This record gives sequence, structure tokens and C-alpha cells, in this order.
Amino acid sequence: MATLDIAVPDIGDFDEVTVIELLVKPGDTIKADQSLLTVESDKASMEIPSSAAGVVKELKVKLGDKVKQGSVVLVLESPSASSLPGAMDSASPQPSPQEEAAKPSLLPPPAAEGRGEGVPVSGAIDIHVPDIGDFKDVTVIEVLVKVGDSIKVEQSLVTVESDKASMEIPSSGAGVLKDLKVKLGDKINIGDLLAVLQGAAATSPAVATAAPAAPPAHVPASAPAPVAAASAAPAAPAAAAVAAVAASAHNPTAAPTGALPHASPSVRKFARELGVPLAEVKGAGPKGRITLDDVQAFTKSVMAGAVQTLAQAENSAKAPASSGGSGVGLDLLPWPKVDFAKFGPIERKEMGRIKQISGANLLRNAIVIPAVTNFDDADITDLEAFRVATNLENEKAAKSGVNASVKVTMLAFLIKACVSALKKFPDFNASIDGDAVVYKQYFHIAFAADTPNGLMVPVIRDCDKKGVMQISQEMGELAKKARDGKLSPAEMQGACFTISSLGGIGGRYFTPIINAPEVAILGVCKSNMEPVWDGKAFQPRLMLPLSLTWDHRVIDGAAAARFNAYLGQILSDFRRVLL
Ligand code: CAO
Repeated sequence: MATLDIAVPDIGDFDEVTVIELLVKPGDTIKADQSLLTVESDKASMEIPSSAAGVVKELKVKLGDKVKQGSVVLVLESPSASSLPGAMDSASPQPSPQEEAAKPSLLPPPAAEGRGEGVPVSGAIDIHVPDIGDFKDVTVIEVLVKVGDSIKVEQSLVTVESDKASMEIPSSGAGVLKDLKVKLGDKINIGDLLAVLQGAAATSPAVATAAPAAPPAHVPASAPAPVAAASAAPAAPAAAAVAAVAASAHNPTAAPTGALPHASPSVRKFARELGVPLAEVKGAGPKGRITLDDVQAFTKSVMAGAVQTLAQAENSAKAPASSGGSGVGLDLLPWPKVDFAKFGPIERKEMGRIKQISGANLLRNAIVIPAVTNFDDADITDLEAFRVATNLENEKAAKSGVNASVKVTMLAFLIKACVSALKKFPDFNASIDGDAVVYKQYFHIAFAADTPNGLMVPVIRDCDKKGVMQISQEMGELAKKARDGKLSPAEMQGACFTISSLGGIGGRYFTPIINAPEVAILGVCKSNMEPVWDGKAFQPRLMLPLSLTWDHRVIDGAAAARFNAYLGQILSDFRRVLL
């Protein structure tokens, strides 16, 4: 059994191409001419075929590697050594440059003499479809230029597609586009007139007149197409085009990982540079093909927070993998575009950074979490009396120099009460992580702080181990830091549960948005003296409105009602915290 190194064949003048897909793995039995991997340049994508049959012993490349002609991509155990181009007996010496030059090339011959390389051309230049190998009747799926455009040599004019490949057809000359001879959907073949330029520049080595059809460029083991040309000869763009097309852009049946998105190589490259997951982009082109505009529109939607990529949704929401669904964007209507100035005077102000960041997070949390809000009231009459009395004592003590004055806030009591409730109802002190729920055994509580720059959410750590006084003091310090814009990222991380208090402002109830990956948030509003029936008579009681929003994936409605009721009990008689 011979061992063969399978190398990248001649791929025209593509210096280096990137491996974007591996189509085989060690142990696979492959046939001669079977596609091994997909490589891509900015102009074309192509599959690299095997020049021999056998069993894959070792892959020599991985995703993202750059390869060029001659790069060994895998080692094959083959029952019979192949002499086909691209296969090298790894035990045998490498051919000399002279031998190499004498070998048949995969390319058509270099541009015929007298085609005017570098010679300025003025007047009309006919641009024909170059040699595109043995592909016939390829469809124009994208027109990249328009009449009046200034065209450079090798600038892509149209994108064509067959069932195996997509590629951009470059211009072999420079000048102003006078006439485009093809339109979307047209079928074109080698030598067809593509465009007419008003020339004022040099032509490339490629044909500026109809190119004679050359033999196919790729290297099917069954039908090699040797052409007597030195492989060291510079490949003309037309030749590159041949190599690009003849090697297929994508073969879904061969790809173990599923189909590549339907897009031209340049669009794929653009998407890769931006980190856009093409598979999640909806193509508006013919047959659902993804265009440059589609990628740009998708990027804008993600940046605006209107759409999440699948990875974002998975990372942030940690949606259970078993939940099914495609996870693809919400396909929302575009945001209404209104010229407000038409209706009256306006002033436009850019949104601050904090608002932009928190806005995107709030939107995600509002959309992704199945949230429900329960409303309740807690009787804090006695607690408020105790708080006021404590503050008076503190003030007195501070005045007499016994200790520094710390103002005890209702929010600090609420934090202690919530820690008790979280201990009793651990589902509220949890986070979703994939298919699992993580239950936290620590009690870090966040509170929403209104600042001139927007909403900030600092975290008080280990509230179970701290007294109301210490919590009040830390809260005051963190709230000041938030208002001064001095909170560190660490001071806003690690929370288990958040409290948002509008008590100092007013209102009755609201529906706070859960701060993912937490699963619940408590909103409190301004307490009011209300008549409360005690079974015999109405009594004036100070009632605190509670709004508890919870994630229905982890918490049930009954548990939420119990959580609120328990909070109410503690707040009405704080001694219960000790029980
Ligand atoms: N009922 C009645 N009065 C209340 C109250 C309540 N539930 N909560 C606070 N108060 C009172 C306080 O006792 C204080 O009164 P005094 O000045 O007479 O003592 C006054 O309201 C102001 O309190 P405060 O709001 O400054 O202090 P706090 O400790 O209650 O809250 C903080 C601190 C940082 C949470 C708060 O300043 C804040 O930023 N709240 C806004 C939070 C927010 O924006 N949430 C919305 C998020 S969703 O968009």
C-alpha cells in the first residue's frame, strides 16, 4: 500500500487561498477526483479534488490555513500510486524544477502573443467571457457594474453560477463601461461578448477579444486535460478564472457539515471579515442568494439590537439546546423611518454610550425571556417606623461623635428581605446555562441606580453576610460612584437578583425587565398610607407596592406568588428574617 501526499494543484494566479471547509477526515475512503476541501480567495471559491483514490491517513491542513499550489493537504494510503498531478509518492524524491516545467499543466496556455499586454488601448474594447473550463451555460446571478462606471483591469463585472461553483468574471481591460451585454438570469459561455468599454488604459494579459476555448482546467482523474505549458508560467486572469470555476464553489452532498450559504465569494469574504454568520442571513437575491446589501442590512439590524445572531442568543439567553427552532432572527419589520421635522421643530441628540449598551441588553432580555410580572403590596408601617427611629438614633450618635452617620434606607431592608426569600425559593437565585439551571449559593444583589448618563446596576456582594447598616453604607457609596461614572466593571458583575426602586420618585407598579442571566427582578414604588381591612375595621397602613418579574422557564406563577407573599410577611414583621 503506497503512501501519497495530495497537494493543491495549479490554481492559476491565486497566490494563497484560505481553507474554509474540510470535506473529508482521517479514515475516510475517497475516490479519485472527490473533493477534499474548499478554499476561497476574494474572487472565487473552489473545491480541491483528490488526484487519487485511497484512505485518508492524515489531514495536513485545518480551517483557516493558507495554501497555495503544491501545498500538501493530506496523506493518502492508496492501493496504487498515482502519477496524476497533485499526487506525490511521499517516499519518492520531489521533481526538479526542470521536470516540473515539463509536466502537463492544469492551465490553458498563457495568453497568445500579440494580445497587447500593457499596451494602451483607446476606442471600444470588447470584453468577452474568458475560459471558464468545462462549465457551460452558467447563469449571471449578479451584475456588479453599470454603464458609465470606470472599470479597472481585473475588476469583477458579473457573478456567474453553476450548480457547482460561483465566481466573479473579471474585466480584461480598463475603461468606461459603454455597454453591458448581459443581464441577470442570462446564460453565458466562453467567448460570449460581456461588455464594451471605452478604452483609455492598458489591457491585461487576458484576452480583450474573444478567447479561444481552452481545455478544462481542473484535474479530474478520469479525464486529465494536459496542456503543453510550463507550470511556472504566469497564469492569466482567464486561466485563474478557469481554475476557480472548474473547482467547484461548493458541493453540498460532499460537505459533512451541511450546505454553505448561497453567496458569491466576495460576499462570503465580506461577511467573514465582519464576523457575520452567513447562514443566518436571508438572501434577497434570485433563488435566495445573499447579496452584499443583505449582509450590510443584517449587520445594521444586529448593531441596532433588532436582531440577534444565533451565537448571541445562545450565549446570552442560554436557551436550552433542546428547545428546538432555528434560532434565526425575528424577521421584524424595519424600524419606521419618519421625517419628524415635517410635523414640527425637533432637536436630534446622539444616544450616549451607556444608553446604547444598556438598550441593546434590555432589548435582548425583553425579547428572549418569557417574563411575567406579579404585583403585590407589603405592609411596611412598622418597618418604616423602625427605620426612621434608627436613623434618628444614628444621627444623634454621629452628633455626639460615637460613630459616623449612616442613613439606613428602605432599599437596604428590602435587600435583606430578598436574601431571605432567595434562600427560601432557590429557583429565584438561579441562571439558565444551556440545558441546565445553575443554583447559586451566594447572595450578590444588584440595584438599579438612576444616573445622568443612564441606568447603572451596581452589585452589593454577600448580602447574606452583611447587616442593614453595612448594606446601606455600601449602597450609598456605589450609588455615588454610579452617578460620578466611576463604577468599575467588576462592581457591576456577578449579581444573583436585582432590585429596582422608584420609591423615592413615585408611581404604583411597573414591569421591570430581568437583568439576564438572572431570572427575576423586584420593582418597588412609592409606599402610600392606605386603608387596610383588619377583619373588624379599616386601619391606616403604609403599603409598599411590589412588582416581581420572573422568567417562566425557571419559575412558576405559584412560586412567584409565594415569593411575593413571603416578602410581604418579612417586610411587615422583620423578625421573621431570623426564623
Ligand atoms: N416609598 C416611599 N418613599 C421612599 C421609598 C419608598 N419605597 N424609597 C425611598 N423613599 C424615600 C426615601 O426615604 C428618601 O426620603 P428622605 O429623603 O425623606 O429620606 C427619598 O425617597 C429618596 O430616596 P432615594 O431614592 O434617594 O434613596 P433610595 O435609597 O431609596 O434609592 C437609589 C437609592 C440609588 C436606588 C435611587 O436613588 C435610584 O437611583 N432609584 C432609581 C432606580 C431606577 O431608575 N429604577 C428604574 C429602573 S427601570 O428603568
